[in-house]
Amino acid sequence: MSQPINVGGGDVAPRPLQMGAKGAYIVRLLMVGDSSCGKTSLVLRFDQNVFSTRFVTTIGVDYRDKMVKIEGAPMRLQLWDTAGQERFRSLTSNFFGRADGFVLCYDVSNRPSFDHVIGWMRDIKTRAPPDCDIVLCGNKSDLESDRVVGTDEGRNLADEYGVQFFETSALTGSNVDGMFTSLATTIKRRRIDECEGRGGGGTSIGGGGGRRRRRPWAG
Ligand SMILES: Nc1nc2c(ncn2[C@@H]2O[C@H](COP(=O)(O)OP(=O)(O)OP(=O)(O)O)[C@@H](O)[C@H]2O)c(=O)[nH]1
Ligand SMILES: [Mg+2]
Repeated sequence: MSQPINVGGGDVAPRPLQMGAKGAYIVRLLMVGDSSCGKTSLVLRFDQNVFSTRFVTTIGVDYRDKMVKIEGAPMRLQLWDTAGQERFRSLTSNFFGRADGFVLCYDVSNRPSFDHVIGWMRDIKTRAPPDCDIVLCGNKSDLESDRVVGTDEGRNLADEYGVQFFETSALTGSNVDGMFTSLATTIKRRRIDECEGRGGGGTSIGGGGGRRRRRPWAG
């Protein structure tokens, strides 16, 4: 098994989140993982609460954004849905450098997609900012009779990497909101709350001048 890698922030001081023009924090989330594990389906379930059994492979990178409120903080989740196919790998990894978080997906009914998590983690470690947060996501949990990757295997691997773990089903919707919300909450606490605690101002524009800034959403 691989060495644990420090991709969850570790001892690097987190950067404050960027504040967008409309008073919401901008959070860039990347969907990564092998082709057909369900990245696009997870985004569509989360954003529009829909699901289709038809497989339309993603070409390059698709984009959607979704406004959420996390513990009172308005956040614009920018969902970058990357193509899992190998031929797009060099293109999609160009997007890693500006990510705040990753949803690293595999398919619980597809062993190779789980084996490849190590390679995806290596790419993230190499190209993504050290303060990004990661969720390991075993999708298609509804396919119980086709399951070849146990829940414990997924959880153990996530523990090794020190990242969060969820099993989801884009088909039933199970855990989908919970997974995205949990990732956004972790990012919010580290990149807003902790930064304010350090006097960082909680936003990368305007500056805090070392003083605690008023939270724009707190009235
Ligand atoms: N049973 C089941 N099928 C799913 C689930 N999520 C996705 N699928 C199906 O799996 C296939 C692939 O889903 P996509 O979301 O397109 O996969 P992807 O990871 O975006 O694939 P690429 O764009 O090629 O990287 C589709 O036929 C989906 O209907 C799930 O939770 N359960
Ligand atoms: Mg896709």
